[in-house]
Amino acid sequence: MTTTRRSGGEILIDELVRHGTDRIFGVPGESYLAALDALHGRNDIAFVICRQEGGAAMMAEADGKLTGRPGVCFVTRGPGATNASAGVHIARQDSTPMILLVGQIAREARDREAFQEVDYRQMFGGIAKWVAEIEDARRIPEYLHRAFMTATTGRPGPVVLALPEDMLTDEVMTEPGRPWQQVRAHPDPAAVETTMTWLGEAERPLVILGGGGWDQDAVTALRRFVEANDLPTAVGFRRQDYLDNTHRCYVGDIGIGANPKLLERLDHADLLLVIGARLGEMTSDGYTRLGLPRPKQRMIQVLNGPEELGRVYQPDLLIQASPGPFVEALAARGPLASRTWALGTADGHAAYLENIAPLEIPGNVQMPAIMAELRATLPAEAIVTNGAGNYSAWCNRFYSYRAFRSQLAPTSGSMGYGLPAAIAAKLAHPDRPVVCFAGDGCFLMTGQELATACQQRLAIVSWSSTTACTARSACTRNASTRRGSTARSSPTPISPGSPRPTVPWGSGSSAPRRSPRRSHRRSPPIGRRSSRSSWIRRRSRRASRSRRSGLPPWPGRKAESV
Ligand SMILES: Cc1ncc(C[n+]2csc(CCOP(=O)(O)OP(=O)(O)O)c2C)c(N)n1
Ligand SMILES: [Mg+2]
Repeated sequence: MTTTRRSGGEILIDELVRHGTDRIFGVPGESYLAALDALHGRNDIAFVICRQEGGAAMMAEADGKLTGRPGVCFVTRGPGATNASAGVHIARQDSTPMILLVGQIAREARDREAFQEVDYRQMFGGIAKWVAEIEDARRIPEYLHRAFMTATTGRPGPVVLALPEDMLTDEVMTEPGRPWQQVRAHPDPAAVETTMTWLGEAERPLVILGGGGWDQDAVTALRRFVEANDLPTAVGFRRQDYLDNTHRCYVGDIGIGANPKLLERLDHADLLLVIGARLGEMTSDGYTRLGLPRPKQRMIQVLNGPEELGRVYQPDLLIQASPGPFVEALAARGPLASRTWALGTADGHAAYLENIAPLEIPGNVQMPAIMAELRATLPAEAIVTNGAGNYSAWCNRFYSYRAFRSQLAPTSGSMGYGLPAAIAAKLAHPDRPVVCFAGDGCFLMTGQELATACQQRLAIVSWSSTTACTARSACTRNASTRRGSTARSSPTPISPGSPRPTVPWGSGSSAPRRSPRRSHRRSPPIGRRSSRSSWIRRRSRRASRSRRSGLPPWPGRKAESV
């Protein structure tokens, strides 16, 4: 037993450091002052002060996605926790390891609906993997160890720990815990054997990747395996960085606006080897593409935790394994004797390339061409982030993700994710370029975190688009509108043979810059005379200011640099 007495706050921070946490994202609050005091003067752990808990939790989620270690977020009770729930939900749907620490009311005031009191077990019960409240400061090491193990094993996900403020100020003696361990589930060798046998029997196999729990070693082994066997490989919704999109085996992503040729391939496959993907609503075209519950095709589904095995689909073979050990076992088997599908794989990659070729859209801002320019100029390790909105179709469809974790995009479809994710990315990888895409709506959901980016002195490029109408019309043309307005099939080129449009901006481009001087509101408001004439005065003042300065008169039409 250690003889020094420490406060609950000090024990908590010591344990976080022991588990490898070097950065906490949060908004300070009086309910956890003892923990903030314990951070004071330490240089082995940083506290990134955010502006709103939703953004803080999204940063922690993105940090967890990037590092494979639980991202940690600290917020105050009640309003802080309710704001943070936005990030907890993303971690849930994206299977990301994350820990949310919540300052809680004092133990003696519980159940009176004290100031900002919330029962976190109830509130987060449906979206977190585990929710607990620490009653006794001596048990902090036990709870933290369990939190790290729960967040990372099986299907990764979020854990919420509530910390009563008087527990954090208690001074106690306790033993330190052990750091968490990465535990991976290894596949049954007989299941690996069956996988290889069924692949050998197949004529039109398709590999589908998705889910959480992947790391660099796993994607390297996966690449070796699909390369050796010329296997056509698709990815689930917003899991586009699991295989280099320029690789000859990459055939595209199955998500919103999937390439119809890829969907056709999916429909006609005679074996689906699904590694990690739950095949949720987005990756299954609203649960319509595969037979439910029994898939039409022969299917092998590999999932890293018992929670998901057989939950929705009843495939021919279910395997419980982490993606890494499973693909390593397959890669170790070497190439199959017969690979009759190899030519089809080349066709699949060609169809993918055809689908990302720039097409002309109405209006001056040619997003497909801009994305093509970005593909050509950004290095493979650049990190591209986005949230939700029609605008995200541009970077999801037309950008090529070439390196693992070069994409940070919520499979939960949460608006507001792009900017906080970009901040977390730049903090984790200061040497990698980070580009955030956001619609005007998306950007404003967490736009206050721009102040966090400035405070942390981060160089992030944020492209905020006000081209909703353009995006919607081009992306939803010919799209199935079976479920509301969400586009599920691919945008159709307006004039497929048209020449590549001029790129409005881009490094080293010799193309003339197009004038961005074009208002989205071209006619004065109808209504009272005075407001109409003042609108006209404002507009002409802005236009002449713009002529003098050379800057666009209307905010949001161009990339904004932070
Ligand atoms: C947090 C959250 N709130 C609401 C939605 C529903 N939603 C999806 S896209 C969207 C509008 C997005 O607007 P914007 O970012 O400007 O993109 P645009 O569609 O205009 O390109 C809304 C409200 C959501 N996905 N997430
Ligand atoms: Mg918009």
